[in-house]
Amino acid sequence: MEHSCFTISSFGHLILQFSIPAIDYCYAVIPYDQKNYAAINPGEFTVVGPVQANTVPILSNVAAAQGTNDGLVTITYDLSDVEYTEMDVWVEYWDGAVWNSAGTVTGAAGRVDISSGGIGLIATWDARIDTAIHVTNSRIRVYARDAVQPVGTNYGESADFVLDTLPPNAPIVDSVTTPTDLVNQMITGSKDGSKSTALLLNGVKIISLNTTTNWLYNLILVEGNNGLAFSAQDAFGNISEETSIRAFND
Ligand SMILES: [Ca+2]
Repeated sequence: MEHSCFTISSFGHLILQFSIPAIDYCYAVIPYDQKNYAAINPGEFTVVGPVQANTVPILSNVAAAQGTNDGLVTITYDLSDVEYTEMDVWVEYWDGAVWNSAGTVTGAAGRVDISSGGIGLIATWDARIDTAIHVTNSRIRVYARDAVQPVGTNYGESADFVLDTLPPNAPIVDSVTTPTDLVNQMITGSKDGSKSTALLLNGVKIISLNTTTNWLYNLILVEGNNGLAFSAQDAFGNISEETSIRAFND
């Protein structure tokens, strides 16, 4: 409770200025006559206000994009707040139907200090941990609230971006001749045509990204037993289950 004494030597306006933390306060000005210690009719005084309440932080310029090969979504945003510099930040993603919590976000997430300006903050979401989907209209929402005196949340939302954490189907490998005394063997098969995929043999890319379903490959066998594991990989680095065959060269 603050008490202040002022001497009023003449009639007129008296302006009281308070310096208080900018959080929600109820306040009242009750003037007293000090000689008689009697409250003066408060109705004779006008309280000008209200006190500026704590405001929710502002998020802007939210952008998100998934990188190739690692499934990581890079999120950039600006964050400002009138009163404080300590913010709690979290992220949600749109899966094409509903909003979901993005669980594994590093960088500018969790407790975020914006005392240096809060411009161009970068967070990284490891999307593959949370979901295996392929949508062309995913979006990111970055939420924030005051960490010290939370008074509500606010968010900023990105534009649509392609989110693809869905592995392609395992490739189909047509029959292989085994055993064989031929070192070279042309083998054929098919792969997931729902999106652009490359073909890997024992982890090595043998056919580059394309949307063609059928593939053929000139297999070179080593002498003896050949373990051949084929898999498909899409443009975002998602890798299918393996289709494994064996060929014996004698
Ligand atoms: Ca605030």
